[in-house]
Amino acid sequence: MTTTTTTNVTDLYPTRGATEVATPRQDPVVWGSPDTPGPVSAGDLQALDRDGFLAIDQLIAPDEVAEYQRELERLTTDPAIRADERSIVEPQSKEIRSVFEVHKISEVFAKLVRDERVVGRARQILGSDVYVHQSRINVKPGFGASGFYWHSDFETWHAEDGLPHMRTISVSIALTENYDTNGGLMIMPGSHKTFLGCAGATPKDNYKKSLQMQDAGTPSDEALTKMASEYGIKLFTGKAGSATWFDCNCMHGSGDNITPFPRSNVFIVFNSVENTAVQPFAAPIRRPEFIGARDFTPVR
Ligand SMILES: O=C(O)CCC(=O)C(=O)O
Ligand SMILES: [Fe+2]
Repeated sequence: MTTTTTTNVTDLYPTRGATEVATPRQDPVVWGSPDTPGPVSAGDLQALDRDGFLAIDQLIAPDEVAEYQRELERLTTDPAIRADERSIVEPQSKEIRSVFEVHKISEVFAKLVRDERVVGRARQILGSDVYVHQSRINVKPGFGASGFYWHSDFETWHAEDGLPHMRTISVSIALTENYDTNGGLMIMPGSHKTFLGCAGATPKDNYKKSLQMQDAGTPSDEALTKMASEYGIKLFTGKAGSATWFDCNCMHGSGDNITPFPRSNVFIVFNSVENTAVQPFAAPIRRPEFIGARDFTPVR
């Protein structure tokens, strides 16, 4: 494997070069010791290591979910939030698509991040204190919200935000029911064990376009066909309050939502404090802090 060096940090995962290149994963999936007690069972840690994800039927109880739903409604209807640069609108309908940094915009979501059921699992999996690299609500309103094309989050976080290692985990918590029809999350189980470096240089200010529709960092049809044939595709459904934990290098995406039923989930990305961001590995400039944090204060 060829490696290059950015600010004295070895690039373990080359990407955005002339060609697509697969690199075996160089990092553990579960960093915590299996004997360290925590909310995740040893069996679930093993499954996470194997599959790259962990689904939880009810992370948040129904009576608690109501509070988060009210806050979601408040955020997505507040004109000040809509005008904020942290809100991304759908290219067609101009409805709110995502709101970033919800844990800073909203005390209600800040509380969710600090909740031991949430941060406790992240600490246990990553084997250290953790901070929030990114948080967002993906609203996916009904009647035509667009999906998220296949990608590995880590590919972007490494290339554009400068995360050196795969020591990052996301949780997607359903705030509305995720049916098999309204654009739920899909993951290729086992895909997290290989890093797919994508072809093509990163344009300056790539993030502005990629938040509406990803282009740089997109796998080829050939690679996706091979991976989907090998790994299959799993769709995640569940009631409001259910959650999916997934490794940063899972190949994942979701379809459009043409049903009348919104699919609104909050995503929280925890990174280890021992894996803080350096300079981007494959982009001319780093993305704004509301997308890739530079404040590494641990969640307490
Ligand atoms: O909302 C979804 O279905 C997927 C979102 C996603 O992959 C992302 O925000 O990186
Ligand atoms: Fe993603």
